[in-house]
Amino acid sequence: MKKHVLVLAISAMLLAACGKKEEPVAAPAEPAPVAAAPAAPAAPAGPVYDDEKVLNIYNWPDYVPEGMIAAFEKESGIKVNYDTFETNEALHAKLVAGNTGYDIVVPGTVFAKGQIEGGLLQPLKKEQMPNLANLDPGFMQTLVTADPGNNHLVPWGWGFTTVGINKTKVEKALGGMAMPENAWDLVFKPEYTSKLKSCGIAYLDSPTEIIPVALHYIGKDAYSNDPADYKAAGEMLGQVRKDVRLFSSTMIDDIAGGKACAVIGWSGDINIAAGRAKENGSKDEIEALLPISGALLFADTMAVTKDAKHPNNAAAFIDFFLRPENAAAMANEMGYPTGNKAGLAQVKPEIASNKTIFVEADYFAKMIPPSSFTNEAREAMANVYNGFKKGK
Ligand code: N2P
Repeated sequence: MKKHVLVLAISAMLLAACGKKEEPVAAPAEPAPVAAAPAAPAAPAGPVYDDEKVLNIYNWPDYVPEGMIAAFEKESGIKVNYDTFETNEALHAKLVAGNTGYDIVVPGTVFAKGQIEGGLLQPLKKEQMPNLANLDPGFMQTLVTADPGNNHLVPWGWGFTTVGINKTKVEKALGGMAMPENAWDLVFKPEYTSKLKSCGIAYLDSPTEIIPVALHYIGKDAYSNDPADYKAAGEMLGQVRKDVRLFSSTMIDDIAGGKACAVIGWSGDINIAAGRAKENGSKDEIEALLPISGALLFADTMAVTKDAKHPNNAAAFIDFFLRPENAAAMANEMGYPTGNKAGLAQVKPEIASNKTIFVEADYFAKMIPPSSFTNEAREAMANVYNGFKKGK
């Protein structure tokens, strides 16, 4: 039931966004004004900073528009140390071990739920974030299953794990064989993978990205807790293991540069690869696909660690990120929408009309909505995944 409500809420938001694209979404002639702080009762006059003007951020790779961090540093005088992690599992292990040294981390909600429950993240200093008012209330509602009351998480970007292809290379490798009706066949069905291995198949390198889509492909609940389901997913994956060339969570250049022609990757990264290939003068057509049986939705969210040394600087950065122009840059430059309503007017028309970035409501309804994993499920997934990777 909850999943259903979630889909409806996100769909409502997307419908609103889709309606918009009927009108040309023009970039404003003037530079966008810095978001005026809507009157929040206890809002301080300006940002509050910690004595030590440092902020330590831990985020996914390839996930921040160029110049955004430098712009914050310049305006605030805060030195940002920006590190990256490649999987939710890696971030989670750090948070559980404690003393991360990071102030802001960006977990997917599928992991953030347990991190909030486990006390690994602290409540937001909402009174220091007037720009929270820019967020779409419908989108925020979708986060409450992970974060009741929206007290810990602020959206960074959302997208979906899906099949990406270099269409030109895939068609060639298939040698006259028609494209499958379900795009997941390209990466999961031996009939196709045995052909596509010649131009390169790449998978994201994470149990909680691959096992859920594998489960869904074989008709099981993507967030199943049943060990028998994991076993079945492992068996299906075992049949295509020899055809998978790469395991990587940073595959943009592999796709753009021709090392991989069919991938299980993230929607925005595949769109970035498409743009990069063009910039490099390639004529190949690279596409994020919308598989008929659905793709795996994710929402990544900023949160402040329980022992953050710079919680005020963290609040200042979160509020900065929530300005409309930064939200628009995430969609325009990175291919990931952020759930920021105020930023939509600055999204470029070609991005607003890209159905693999701003997904239409009818496809959205087919997506696998985010849920969460129990510790046991995560462990079982990791076992199956590691066995698969090792070719066992
Ligand atoms: C990485 C962006 C997507 C992260 N480039 C997926 N959670």
